[in-house]
Amino acid sequence: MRPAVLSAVLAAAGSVVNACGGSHDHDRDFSPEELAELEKKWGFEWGFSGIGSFAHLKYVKCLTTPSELFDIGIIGVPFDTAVSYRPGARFGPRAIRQASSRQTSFRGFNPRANINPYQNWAKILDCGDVPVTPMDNAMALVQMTEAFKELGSRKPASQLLQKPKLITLGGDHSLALPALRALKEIYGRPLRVLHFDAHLDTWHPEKYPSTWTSDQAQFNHGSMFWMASNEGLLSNSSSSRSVHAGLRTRLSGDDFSDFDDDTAQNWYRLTSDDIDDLGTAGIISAILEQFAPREGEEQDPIYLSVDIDVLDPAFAPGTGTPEPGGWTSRELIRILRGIESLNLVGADVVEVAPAYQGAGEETALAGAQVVYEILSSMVKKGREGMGRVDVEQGEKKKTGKDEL
Ligand SMILES: [Mn+2]
Repeated sequence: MRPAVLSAVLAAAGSVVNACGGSHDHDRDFSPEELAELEKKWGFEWGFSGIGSFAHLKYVKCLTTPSELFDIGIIGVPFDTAVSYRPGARFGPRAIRQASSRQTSFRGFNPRANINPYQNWAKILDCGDVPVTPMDNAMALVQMTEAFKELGSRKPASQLLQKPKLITLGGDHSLALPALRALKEIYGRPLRVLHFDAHLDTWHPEKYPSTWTSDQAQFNHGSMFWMASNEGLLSNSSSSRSVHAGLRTRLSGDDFSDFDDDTAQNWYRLTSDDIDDLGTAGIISAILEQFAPREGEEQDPIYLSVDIDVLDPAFAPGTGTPEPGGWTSRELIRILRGIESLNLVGADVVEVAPAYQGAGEETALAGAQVVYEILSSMVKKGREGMGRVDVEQGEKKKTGKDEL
């Protein structure tokens, strides 16, 4: 091809590109007005569109992007090699994100909570997943602990918080141990736990009968709170207990010794059946009574851990250890709304194992809804501090007393 012809062809190709892309010169910077116009035209995502971050939130791989500050981070922990029955919760984070598709900032107002957590003070990001090894649980525990420390120690985007808050998408329940290890270091004190679950998860590892015991086997999804107690990660005492809600597990042997062990670790137990006698309102007040601040003291910081198997298998069959006789999704949502005043410093939604759920995604939908309710509570609680921050503006250090 002669040079003159070639340049004519290239010029024609260029005009085609221009025709497709409008008259923009892509070498120049776009003005804020132009960017706003593009956002106005194309920034919206339907529930079924987009690449699948939680609730269409901005996706940032926070672990490798420390410059992007956030107030609340949704972090996936696709780890499931510490389970005792069905594996599969490694696919939980993806399933929960997928099931959160109809949550958008556009239609995110929570009428139960009177707040849209996606259109308020908090910068909420989908922080992606922690790349946890499925081949070495000892290393996985190190990785999870380091990841939680890394993210939880970051500077929050807003002055309303001292530290950013994480909501973890599990993963099996063992991830609560590294979460508590990290939180103890970040806040410099042990925490109390509000634990929704069919199971105790305070089991001594020897309650899993085997001649072939090992130290490594202690780290599993039924013993992580026993480990947490042993490591001093919980501030439980006989006058300030952590709380289980929704219990209905079978117990070891032929007596109540599992409950005795649990009581010795200073846990308070609300069973699944209690809701028949107390109603959701009674469950809520029983939880709030346990966490009520003592005279003249601040409210304790609490880690909220929600095993999706607290729900009946009718509502959440896609889970690692299903137990008939659980709560409905509506009851759990009602209870979560009722405890919105608690001082949550972190939370998880665990044991969503989508391989065992129906085609309608009911288990992951319930998981995504639980995350939404927790987000609503965290944003609402944080909003209480707004007046305080206004007063303290200009001061170098804020007290942040409502948070710790
Ligand atoms: Mn459980």
